[in-house]
Amino acid sequence: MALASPITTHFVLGSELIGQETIERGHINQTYMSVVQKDGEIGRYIYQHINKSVFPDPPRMMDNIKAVLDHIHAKRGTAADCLELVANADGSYYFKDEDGEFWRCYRYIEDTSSYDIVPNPEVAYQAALAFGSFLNEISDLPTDGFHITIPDFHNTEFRLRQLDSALANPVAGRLETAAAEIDFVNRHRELGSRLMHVVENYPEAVRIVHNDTKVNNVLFCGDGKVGKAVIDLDTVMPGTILFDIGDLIRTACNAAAEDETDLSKVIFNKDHFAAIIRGFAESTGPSIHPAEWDAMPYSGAVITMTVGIRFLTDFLNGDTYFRTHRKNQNLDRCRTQFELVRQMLDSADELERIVMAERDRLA
Ligand code: ADP
Ligand code: GN1
Ligand code: MG
Repeated sequence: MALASPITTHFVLGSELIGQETIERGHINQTYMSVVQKDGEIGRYIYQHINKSVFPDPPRMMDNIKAVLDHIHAKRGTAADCLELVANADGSYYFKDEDGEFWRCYRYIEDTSSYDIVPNPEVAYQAALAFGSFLNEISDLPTDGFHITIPDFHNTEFRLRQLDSALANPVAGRLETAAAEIDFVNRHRELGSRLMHVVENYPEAVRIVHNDTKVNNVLFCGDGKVGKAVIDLDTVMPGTILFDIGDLIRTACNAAAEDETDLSKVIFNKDHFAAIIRGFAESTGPSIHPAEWDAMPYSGAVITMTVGIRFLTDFLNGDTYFRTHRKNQNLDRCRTQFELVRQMLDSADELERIVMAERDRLA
């Protein structure tokens, strides 16, 4: 794969590359931070090589991102503390290199920090406020102008069908290694319809959502106390807010890393769950549909289950979707997800009480 360096000059015209580092984060795209000099001034930029096997139509994906960013910048009257795309020389927001690979460029947002593991409820609350405020800012965007970049992205029943295809034709030896996880899925297949039923039966609840609200997709201010910018907009598409609440619960309530191999460290933190519900309720409360409140207690379990199914499917398929750095990493990721689901389901009554108390507080 080409390095970002020859790409730099296509976006920041007349610049000279003076430094570059690879950012080892994210399972899909490849990200670089470049330092360039132009007219005596130093600037930092983010360059991303877009994964075409995951996003087959990068120009359409960039249309979605541009629509969201233009909307937010216009409302705020500034692009400060927000993602900001840099245009290519021809005015488009992607560059196609001689190998047919797609690249894009953002201004680097300075003085930030982020969390892979959330240390306390206050950080979970601030992350929920950041995503909730982002959703509020784009709540008036018409959904029909958006491209569906990855169809059925959070459709758990579709993900179960993909798993079934992988089960029918697995990489040799992997079915046996994953026997316990396959059994776990088979015992919880009924979770599959719990969020999609909102999308299918309450079209008025459907709006543009982020769809990848991993906690490290909020850049916090340098001191790590408050959210500064929501990033990683590749999957902005129509959906229910429950997808975003659920994915933040998945990542911000886990005491361990997503690929932790010692499952005794994977502890679902209910105080973080309560903080996330409070953060979304305070920022987006009035726009939450009654059917979304009803399904909210399960949103974390369903999204975590869905992502776990995707990791398991990829493991059985031979690790072709999520980037891996070591053997069995996708299976390890699947195992942490299913351990979290198990704990969430064990606490289902308590999670429901937390959600209902928040709903009553707002009423
Ligand atoms: P992925 O889709 O692979 O997760 P992201 O868009 O989330 O990629 O970017 C990967 C990492 O790069 C982020 O976690 C963040 O640390 C950093 N990053 C991305 N965009 C910016 C930006 N505009 N300013 C500063 N850091 C950024
Ligand atoms: C991927 O790109 P990244 O790492 O933020 C994936 C998400 C998964 C996540 C699991 C486009 O997100 O759906 O929840 O990994 N993104 C895509 O960590 O598939
Ligand atoms: Mg990311």
